[in-house]
Order: sequence, then structure tokens, then C-alpha cells
Amino acid sequence: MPQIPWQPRPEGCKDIVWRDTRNPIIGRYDIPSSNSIFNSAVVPFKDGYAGVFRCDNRRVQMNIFAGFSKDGVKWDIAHEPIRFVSHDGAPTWSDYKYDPRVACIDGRYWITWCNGYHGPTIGLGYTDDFQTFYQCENALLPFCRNGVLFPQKINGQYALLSRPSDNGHTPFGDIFLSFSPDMEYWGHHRHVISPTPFEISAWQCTKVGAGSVPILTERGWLVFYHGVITTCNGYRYAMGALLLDRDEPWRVLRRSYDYLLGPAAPYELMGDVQNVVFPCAALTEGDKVSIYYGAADTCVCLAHGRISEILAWLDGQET
Ligand code: BMA
Repeated sequence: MPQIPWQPRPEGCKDIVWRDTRNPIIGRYDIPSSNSIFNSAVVPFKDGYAGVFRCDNRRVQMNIFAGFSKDGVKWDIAHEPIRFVSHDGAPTWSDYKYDPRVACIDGRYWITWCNGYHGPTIGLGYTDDFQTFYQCENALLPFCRNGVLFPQKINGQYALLSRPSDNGHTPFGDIFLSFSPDMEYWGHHRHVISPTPFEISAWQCTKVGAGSVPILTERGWLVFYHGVITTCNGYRYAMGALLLDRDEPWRVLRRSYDYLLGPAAPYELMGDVQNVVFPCAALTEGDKVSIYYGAADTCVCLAHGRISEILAWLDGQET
């Protein structure tokens, strides 16, 4: 396992989660066809890392691309999008693909993304080598976004977080959990969280959506998520954290009411969509965590923290 691309907290910084000094680590024009590269997911792979990247092209069409890195910071992203092979006759046709997440389950890399199939829904596929990618049946019906798999079965079932939505820029949204025995048929749907009342925590009062693949800690599943407020200038996306029960992960043990990371750096405030911090992945090494997030729908950034400090911080979050 390579070292994760973690940096220590900068001197004088009191934040629970802090930005990488190398941000943005992936720029908007880092492949020849791209208008922007953001909201992307990475996992440890061989002696380095692999990832699935959202690259919008210069027609601003959304698609997902594979990439490799030795250190998690410098990425070699394919110049052509992933071409999925159908698994068991599943349709590979889609109007668009965006916002991928990658979960390694029993050594196989499972990819979920927002799949344009008569509107947005949760696309599902897998790869063993990041060369050949298989597309399975869509996990859920339209309209739905932000599909995030747990990295192991729970009580013998695969588990998937998602956020039912509309066909547009959805002004609502709760996180739900679904289970499947086989990655094809999903059910036993459970509610996880709703947006908060404005008076309690305004940054997440419009909608919420799962971000990173959950991290198993001694106290339960730690998940980074995004929360949205509707401002007079449109949506603003910030990042929070959730602690879910290990065996019944629809049970919420802790939730952030302060945000962990809100748009404040220039690359989060300015871009194709201003004021967006959108977490999609996290790497851990012991207590260290490095979070990959899309900034302003334009570039990919990193933020770092310590799991023990994030859990202690969550303990202090009260309504
Ligand atoms: C959401 C998705 C995300 C995007 C966000 C902010 O609806 O499209 O990909 O980052 O809006 O524009």
C-alpha cells in the first residue's frame, strides 16, 4: 500500500479538515478534450492508485474516464472515456455519465455513477483491472443521484446509499439506503437523513447527498456528504460528516450541524458553478484521511483530517 497523499495540519490552523497546499491537484484542462475535471473517485490499486474521473468535454457533455497515479496527486487520466462492456445484456446506452464513486468490495472495483437513462439514475459497473469495465443493470429507477456503495456486505447484503431526485437541478433530497443480495435487485429501502431545518443548520437545508464510500471505524461508518443551501445566487454546496451504525447503517449515530469544509478558497468560489465543495472519495491510512472533492464543478482538490478528531468533533455537534 502506498502512502496516502496526506499533509499535516498547517501551523496555526484550527480547522478539523484542512485543504491541501497543492490544490487544485487536477486542473480543468488536464486532458486534451476537457472543459473541466471534477467530482471524481479514487481507490488504492496495485502499488499506487486508480480512479474514475468526471471529465466534461468542450461540448460540456458529461462522461467518466479511468486514471492512474503513483502518489494520488499526479494523475494520468485516459484521453478517451470508459467504454463499458455489457454484463449479461445490461444496456450500456446512456445520455451521460457523471459523479462516479468507486468501492473496492472483496477485491473487485465497483463503480456507481449518475447514469442518463431516461433521466438521471444510479449506474452500476465493475472492473478488476481498470482496463475492462462491465456495466450492470442500473441499480435504481430514475430519478436518482449520488449512488455510493458500502465497501463490504452488511448482514450478507450489498448496501447502497442514494438520493432520489427530479430530472433537473432538484430543490430537495434525502439520503436513502438500499440492500441487494446480488448487486442487481435492490430493496429493503431505509431512510437515512433529510435536509435540516434552516434554523438549525442552514448550509444543508435544501438537500443532502452521500459523498465518499463509507469508512469503517471502531464506532461505525464514517461518511462524508454534501449539503446544499439555496441562496439568492443559486445553490451552495458544502461538506459534512455522518456516523452510521455498523450493522444497521440507516441508524444515524452522529451528524454534523456545522460544516466541515465550505466553499472559501478561490478555486471553490470561482468556476463553472461557483461555491461548490463536492466530496466523492476518501483514502485512509491509520488515523489519517484524505478526501477528494470537486471544486466549483471545475477541478479536483484534496482535503485532509484525522478520523479520531472528526469523530470527536461529531460528538460535539448538537442541534
Ligand atoms: C449537482 C450535480 C453535481 C454538481 C452540483 C453543483 O446537481 O450536477 O455534479 O457538482 O450539482 O453544480
